[in-house]
Amino acid sequence: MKTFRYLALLAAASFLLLLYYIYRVGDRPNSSDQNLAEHLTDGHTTAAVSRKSYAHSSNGTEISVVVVACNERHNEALNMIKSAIIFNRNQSPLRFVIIAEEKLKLNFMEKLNDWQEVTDRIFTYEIHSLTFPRANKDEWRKLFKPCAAQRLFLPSLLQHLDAVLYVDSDTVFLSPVQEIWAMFQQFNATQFAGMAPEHEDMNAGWYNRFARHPYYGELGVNSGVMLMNLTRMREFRWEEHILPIYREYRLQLVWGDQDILNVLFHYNPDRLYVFPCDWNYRADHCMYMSVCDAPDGVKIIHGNRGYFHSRAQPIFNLIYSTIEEFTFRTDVYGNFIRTIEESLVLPSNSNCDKLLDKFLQDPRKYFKENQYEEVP
Ligand SMILES: [Mn+2]
Repeated sequence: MKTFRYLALLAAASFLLLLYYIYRVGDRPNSSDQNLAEHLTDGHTTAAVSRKSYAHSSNGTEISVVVVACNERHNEALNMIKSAIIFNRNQSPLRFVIIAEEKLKLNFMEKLNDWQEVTDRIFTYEIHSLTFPRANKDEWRKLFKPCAAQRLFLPSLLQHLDAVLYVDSDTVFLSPVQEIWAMFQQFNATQFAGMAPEHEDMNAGWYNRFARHPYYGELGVNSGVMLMNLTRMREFRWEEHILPIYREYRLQLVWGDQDILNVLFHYNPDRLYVFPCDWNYRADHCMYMSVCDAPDGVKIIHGNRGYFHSRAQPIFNLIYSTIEEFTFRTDVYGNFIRTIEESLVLPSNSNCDKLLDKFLQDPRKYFKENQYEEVP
């Protein structure tokens, strides 16, 4: 009898120990190192999803920002992410979806894990391998350069997401991502994508003067910033429209995937919501004369054709490098706005530089002197 009681006690103790263990393991914090190890063992599978969760009172639905990064584009992509975090002044929960070459993954993880620590986990991220649809996989691979084509396949790659904001790696936010995200609400029942016009002026437009294929509207659209309702795109069977367009027009395509998008929306104009140039502001908008009103200031800059890295329009390079040098949890007024004001050499020969006030309009409105952006 004594033995029985002893065994019962032992069983009860083991049970409690087991409960305790389950509780502890289930509740263990995800340290950076551990997270890194999880990412690393993931190897070649598509997703290496960060399991970190932010402990914030939620400010609305999570906003997903997608970027594709190959080779030297990796630093640009990180800078884009950094700008989105800096100007996320209303603390919307952000999810960055990065599609990258294998060799770049570790670097992304290290940087983003660091940033999560210093921004109180206001964002999550996931890193995917470059992936093509299984059907016609070989044909896709042969037809396009992998990185250029990737964004055309987001509807099938990102099955777990309803909608995303795709941005080129050569973009920089000067406003909260939430503002452009809110435009999804303005889509009508048929629209599934949002883009800005390629140009504003018939005399300087590219498509209306040079294109040898159909394109959207009078001046075409630019694909550097694109709202995508992936659910609706899947319903439309998006990818089944892409290959025939490529086959028919491939000898006429100059700007790759952007031309394909232009052909597609030429034939399906009711699917596209066109937003103003403020949200995809390029040097084309200011280098000869100012052709983009941006009444509330420039919201997203697109440094296409290398403008972030050249001195041709100094303000593009200056904004890019100021964000690069910015330290999280420091004063946006002092370390971004004032740095730019003081570094820009005026008067300048660059027409874009003359629009300094347009570029700083949105940040100036919300980040005042001595107002530290402390994350609670
Ligand atoms: Mn671009």
